[in-house]
Amino acid sequence: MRVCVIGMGYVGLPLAVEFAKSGLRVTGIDVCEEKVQQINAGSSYILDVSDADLQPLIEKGLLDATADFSVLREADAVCICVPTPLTKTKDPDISYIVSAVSQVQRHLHRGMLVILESTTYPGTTDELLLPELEKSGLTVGQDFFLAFSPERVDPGNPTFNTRNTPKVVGGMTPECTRRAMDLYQHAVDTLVPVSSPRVAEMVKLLENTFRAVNIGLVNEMAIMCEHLNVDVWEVVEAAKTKPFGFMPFYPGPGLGGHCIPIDPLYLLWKLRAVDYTARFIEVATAINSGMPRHVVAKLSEALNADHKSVNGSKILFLGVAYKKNIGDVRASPALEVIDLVMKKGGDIYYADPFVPSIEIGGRVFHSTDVTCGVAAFDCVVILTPHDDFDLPRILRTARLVYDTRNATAGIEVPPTCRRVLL
Ligand code: SAJ
Repeated sequence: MRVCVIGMGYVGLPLAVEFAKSGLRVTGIDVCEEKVQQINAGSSYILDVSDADLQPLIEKGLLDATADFSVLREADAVCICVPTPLTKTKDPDISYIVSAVSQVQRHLHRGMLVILESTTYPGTTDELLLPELEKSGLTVGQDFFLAFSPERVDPGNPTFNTRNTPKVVGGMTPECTRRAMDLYQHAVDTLVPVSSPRVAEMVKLLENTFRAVNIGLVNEMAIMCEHLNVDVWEVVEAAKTKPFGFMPFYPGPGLGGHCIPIDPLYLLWKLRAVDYTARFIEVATAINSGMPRHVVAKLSEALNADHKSVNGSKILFLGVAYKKNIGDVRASPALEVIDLVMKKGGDIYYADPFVPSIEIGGRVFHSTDVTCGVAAFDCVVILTPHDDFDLPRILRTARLVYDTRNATAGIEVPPTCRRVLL
């Protein structure tokens, strides 16, 4: 079986590698020539794919990459794994899907299986892909086969990977589902067939909306606990001893990443088109996107207690990636916190071993070396607690630490340091 994977990112490249490892002939397609060259040179730029994974597959001729979509003519199957970001007005941007599907349509042939993996609103496959592909004159379920199968890649997850994460598959027809399952059984141990692409699209949105709403809930719990003078961290730690019917989430400076802040808004947008308001998503989005301002307000209060203002204070931010132990800053709330503090006149410094530099408000900042201690700063704000940080040393040398992640829990706070929690 000859397989093509469109989009050589954190979803497409690991999937292509798993297919090739199983003995299938795989071609990765990407519009970025540099990515194509790196793959063909056996050099991985994706966290979960090592060069040792890649090189033997390239050498055996099982995997290669190209920017030329005409290879689709020889493909028995194609998986579309392109980005689905938001526009500046927070609406779905499916331009990458549209572009990929038009290329597939140009080279669509009898017997071809087309699968969309990119996270999108329910109805994308049957309302957008199907009519586009049927322009070829071919009929779905007979001449070509079409399905949706959501990606469940969690970059850097040491336990779950492409092969051992169950995969939901929803075809336009039972034969479409069967053929999609026949393909995926080469790369994934557990397959979960569902009755349609729309169900499969909605499964993914439930998964990630579940996280966004629960993170919104626990962020509001943090604000409620502040009004009630209760330690939210102690509350969550005690609540999670409940062995059933509860799952801990933790407050923080906001919602970052390329999935959780975005996917629920695809659902919200689609429901507006059918005159329904997804209130949980609206409320969670409002709370989560309000957390950076909440952090800055508490920072102002903490400095104020030292008779200082944000304006003119030297402030060190620890960790700017959107979650710990990775270097991805996409939609990281840390960037918004820093932007707000900069606008208030704060003298900004940051330290993040995974992020050498960031640009905020037209200014470029470089990661500060904190091994010599942090005594020079009016406040140290912990936003993303990478394991690399020596937090006991930070507490020993800081005057004021604002810990938005409760990362210093259990660490002795010397009398020379005042610690404030989210
Ligand atoms: N966050 C909190 N409190 C929490 C959990 C997360 O504030 O209790 C914040 C994080 O700091 C981050 C954002 O939310 O800024 C998203 O965090 P995340 O843990 O959901 O991490 P992601 O965005 O990498 O989510 C991915 C998702 N994987 C896929 O979409 C395939 C998600 O479904 C996974 O559950 C998640 O990884 C995971 O569990 O690590």
